[in-house]
Amino acid sequence: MIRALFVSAALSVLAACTGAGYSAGSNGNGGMHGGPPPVNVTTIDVSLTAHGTTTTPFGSSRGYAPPVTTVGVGSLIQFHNSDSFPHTATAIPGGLSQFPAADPFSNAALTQSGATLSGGFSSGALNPGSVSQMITADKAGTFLFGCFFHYANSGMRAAIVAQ
Ligand SMILES: [Cu+2]
Repeated sequence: MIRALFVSAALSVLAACTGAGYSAGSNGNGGMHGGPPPVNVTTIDVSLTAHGTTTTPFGSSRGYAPPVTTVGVGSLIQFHNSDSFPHTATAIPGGLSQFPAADPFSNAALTQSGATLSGGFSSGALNPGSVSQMITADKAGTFLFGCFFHYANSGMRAAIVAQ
């Protein structure tokens, strides 16, 4: 229930930003006439079925699109499972520059946690069609992540570059 409310609020923010872009000033607080600046939200698609193996500067990636997502510091990221079975998007600890060969996750990955890239995060087990919490790109850097269920056996992993 809490997550559903949170997603609903986030979508409202998205709708408000879109509205401001197409009809500046219609509510007296849109466009370039004041109010807080819009926050960009980047959605990373999660599907082992749809997104095959590809090479990145950090090693072989699979299961997320894009395989390397570049975002601005201060923007938001969320994960959407478009597959027909569960996945996670879980930060790989250790500040590594290459995907480790061995599964880096504990069972904690199955519980949703974290709201910033630098603090570590996990979407928890994302069922088909569901979206994760919003994660703030709070610091510049490279942040590797992967799926608890499919890391070692299927190479399900990808990267976010915040700059
Ligand atoms: Cu998976």
